[in-house]
Amino acid sequence: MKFYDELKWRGLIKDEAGDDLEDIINKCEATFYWGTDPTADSLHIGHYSSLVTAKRLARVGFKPILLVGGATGMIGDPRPTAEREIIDKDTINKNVEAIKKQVTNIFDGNVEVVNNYDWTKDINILDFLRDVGKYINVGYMLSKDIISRRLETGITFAEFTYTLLQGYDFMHLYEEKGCIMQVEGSDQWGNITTGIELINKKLGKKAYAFTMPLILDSTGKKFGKSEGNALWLDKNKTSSYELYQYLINSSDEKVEEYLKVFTFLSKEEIEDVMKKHLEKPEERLAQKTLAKEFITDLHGEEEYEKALKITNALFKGDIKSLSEDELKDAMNGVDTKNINEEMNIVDMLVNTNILSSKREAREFITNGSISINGEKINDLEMLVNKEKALYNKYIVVRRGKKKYHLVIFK
Ligand code: 383
Repeated sequence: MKFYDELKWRGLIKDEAGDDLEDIINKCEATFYWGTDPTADSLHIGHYSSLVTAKRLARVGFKPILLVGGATGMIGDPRPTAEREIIDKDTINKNVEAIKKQVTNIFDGNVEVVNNYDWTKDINILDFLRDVGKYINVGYMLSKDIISRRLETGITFAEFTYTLLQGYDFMHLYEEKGCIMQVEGSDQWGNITTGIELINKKLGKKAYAFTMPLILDSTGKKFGKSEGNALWLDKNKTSSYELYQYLINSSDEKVEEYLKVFTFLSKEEIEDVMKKHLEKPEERLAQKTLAKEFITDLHGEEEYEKALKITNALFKGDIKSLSEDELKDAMNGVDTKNINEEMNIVDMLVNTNILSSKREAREFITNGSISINGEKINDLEMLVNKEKALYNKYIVVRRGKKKYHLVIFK
């Protein structure tokens, strides 16, 4: 299958620019770029959906440039809803460094990372207006989707100008590095076309681009948010176990799409997985494959094994098999309470608000619904102390089948 057809099959192409884009894509040799603004010290899964496309291009022979927007991050790409808060310069610098490191790792070091601050910081406003501003019509800018949507709620001149900065980047990279194509999520279409327009008008040259559609979950929300919070690519912010839980819970209707977007499995491999999956959907082979491929690509095999081990241990109630680190990952986000002295199990359950009264606590214990560090408790007089805690510190309480609480000895 030709590469363009593969990208189409994976559902990775929404908007396209350049009449012979298909040929350029099939040749697999062009230099292209992908960009991100340093709004946080890590990228999240929303970024990864298009970053992984950039990686896919790199794997077949394209030359990738990853841009971190030290300059554009000072202004902020207009959102459809409202003006962004300005980020202070120290935070921007810190975030730029962290993201540079992160994207370099994701590409195993085989990538050029640039910062648009380097070529934007010294342009003076008169040159900018002559060299960039003169080529772009205000009517053209106003017709861009996000800008036109913001006119009613209000948009400052700074955010209005943002698209010119990104357009200038494309022209700069075109001239300096022979970068002829830009690849982004579809929200970037307006900014990409500004660059193409500039390259056309100012350099008299042709440039290419394509965007990827936004990836949604089965409830129609942006993919990559769990309980409203972003899933980060930094494993210290979102553990592999947490990522595993998110991926393994992908819906049956979405999982094939995710396999195509996020994994490097071939068409044949994905078709094979889906065929087996549909024979016994309850075994969740497609979701398991997704989680395995995704986490192994992003964090490596060891992290995947760890996520799997934690999942199995929690499933079987075999908490004691976990190392202290694994235990911390497993309990990240779980309701956590501290105690500082030895006490009876019933008191502990009430003092930590795990149960609301002694009567309720006794009832749960008698019914066999409470377990401590994986062991079912039936002794109402049991003492909870450091000796019973894992690593002298952690008491993992399970209430019923699924509800976990962590009690820590201080
Ligand atoms: C800045 C200067 C450039 C090229 C790109 C930029 C950043 C761009 C932007 N991108 C998003 C971001 O930073 O705001 N103006 O969060 C996201 N991207 C990528 C992708 C995506 C976009 O980083 O669609 C999702 O991840 O393009 O929303 O010269």
